[in-house]
Amino acid sequence: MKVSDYVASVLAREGVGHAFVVQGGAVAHLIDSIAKRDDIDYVCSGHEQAAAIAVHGYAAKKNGFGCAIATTGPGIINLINGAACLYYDSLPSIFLGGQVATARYKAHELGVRQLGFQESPHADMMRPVCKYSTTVTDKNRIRFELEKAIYIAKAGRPGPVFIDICDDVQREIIDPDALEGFKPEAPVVKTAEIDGSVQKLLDMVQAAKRPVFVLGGGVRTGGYSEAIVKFAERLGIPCMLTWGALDCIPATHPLNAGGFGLHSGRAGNFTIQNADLLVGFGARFTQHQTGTPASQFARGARKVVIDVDQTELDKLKAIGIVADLPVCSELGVFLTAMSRRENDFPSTDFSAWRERIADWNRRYPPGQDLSSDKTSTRMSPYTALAAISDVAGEGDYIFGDVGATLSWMYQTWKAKRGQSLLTSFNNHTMGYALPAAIGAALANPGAQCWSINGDGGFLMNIQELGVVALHKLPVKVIVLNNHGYGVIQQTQEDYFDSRFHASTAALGLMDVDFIKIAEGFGMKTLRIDSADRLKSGLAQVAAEPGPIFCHIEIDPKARIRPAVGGGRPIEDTAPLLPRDEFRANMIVEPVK
Ligand SMILES: Cc1ncc(C[n+]2csc(CCOP(=O)(O)OP(=O)(O)O)c2C)c(N)n1
Ligand SMILES: [Mg+2]
Repeated sequence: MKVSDYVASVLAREGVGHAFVVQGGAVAHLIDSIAKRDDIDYVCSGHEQAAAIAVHGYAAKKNGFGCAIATTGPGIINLINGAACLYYDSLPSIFLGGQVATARYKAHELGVRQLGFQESPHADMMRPVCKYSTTVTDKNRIRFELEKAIYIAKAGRPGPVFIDICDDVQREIIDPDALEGFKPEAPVVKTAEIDGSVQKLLDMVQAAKRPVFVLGGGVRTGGYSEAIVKFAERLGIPCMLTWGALDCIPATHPLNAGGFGLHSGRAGNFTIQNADLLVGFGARFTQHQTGTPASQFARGARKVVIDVDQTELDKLKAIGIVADLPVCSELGVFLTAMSRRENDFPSTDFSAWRERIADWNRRYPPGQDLSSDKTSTRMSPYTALAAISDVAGEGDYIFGDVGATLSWMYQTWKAKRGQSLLTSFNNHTMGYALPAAIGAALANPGAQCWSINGDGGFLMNIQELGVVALHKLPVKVIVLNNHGYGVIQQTQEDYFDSRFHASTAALGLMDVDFIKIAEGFGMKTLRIDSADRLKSGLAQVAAEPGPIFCHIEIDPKARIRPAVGGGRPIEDTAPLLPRDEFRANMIVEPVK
């Protein structure tokens, strides 16, 4: 069997239904081998970066395991940004590269910059953003390396892996059954230790008055939200969601206490900052969530943090967060241990705390402090996004891009049952939302996918409109156009005396006709220029079974509000409340 045929067979065995590819001299064998099979297809992306990001969207499906393939040199170098998205968001996937033939793969040996045409040290370049990265120069190593890489991608905290295969190795003949395979060591489960931690957690819950659960991206990746919500319901504990888990509990669920952090509403920030017990599941408490300094985050709460990655637990101390009970465990193992103790759950009454949270949510709905000029006739992005959230259906996949548009979206969105809400949470790369929606559309045939973009980010992978049109994918591509980088302008207002360099059309940015471009790619288009067209226009977008591009004009002066200003703890979001009102909302002592 040809090595490339074997590689294609392994991908198919792993359930990779589509490989996102850009063709090239060093991957022609791999792509040809994929083409021969019925159980895996290739999809031609317009850019390797988009191919890699499509894999992020592919992995949004439960147990989704995607693949992108790129050729030697520039092809693989273009993958790096997308690989970083998967690495920082802990999504399992495999990237394959074609390296120059072994006879010319010598730069590292000879100490020159390059020997083979387009030779680059791909595995070294990919290694910092992959869990495993290697080059196969010997046909007899292919089985071992593939099995090892796939195991590593999925084990523990998941992530992407990269295998570079020399061009000549791809066309050699092997007998896979005769080759050495990879045998992982059985994981050690410390049952007694985990049981002890569960007991301590239950004692802390019993002693608490204002507990919250915090669900992070690890909960969504592992598919553990149902189990955690069941425990929350038994215990009566409100659940807070990081952006990575915002779709884990429907917005209407009585225990959904919303999000928190720099760009979340006031209600969630009052909740977490006044909690006296915080239990984090698969959440790593990023700077966007904790604010700066992190030592002021949830400062009145005892903290239990369950994470599969010990380095994340160790990190907490370094950033000033004291975890009273750090637990290094797979979430599934911990939750199983919790379920063994379900009959011993304490029955503390937290109804007064839940009522207080409901009151905050009634008084401080997100978006109420819109900074758009109240006299402006231009459309507020909050109005536009609330309308999009209204029409998006249960089970839809929704991808947000970057910038203010992303914050507005996460502030406004009301997740419905079965919806997936995703972005490149931690790499936050411009041009994410379109290729990711393509990945999701292919991984989930029949699902409606939404790609929600600002004008700036969208330009970075606009060529993928051609992929949507070519495959007639059910992707609804939306651009909220404020003719510039709104989020950067907000910073420039705060720190640069409103000098909008490189963030507006007046100072260097291009301002293009998106409708014409979308039409050029063969998309059906729709333009919404005023709020009175919003409802009917979006109803048309929602009802469209195939691809559609929708351009929405929004107020260029709209800003993210509320938002935490520099140097303030997250409960004190701008625009600042009158001090009396602020203090009346604080149970924990305010920071001086
Ligand atoms: C690849 C990349 N380059 C630069 C940035 C920095 N950046 C973050 S948001 C943003 C502007 C986004 O503008 P737009 O998509 O129009 O969103 P808006 O803030 O206007 O809603 C920039 C330049 C980034 N996140 N990613
Ligand atoms: Mg913009």
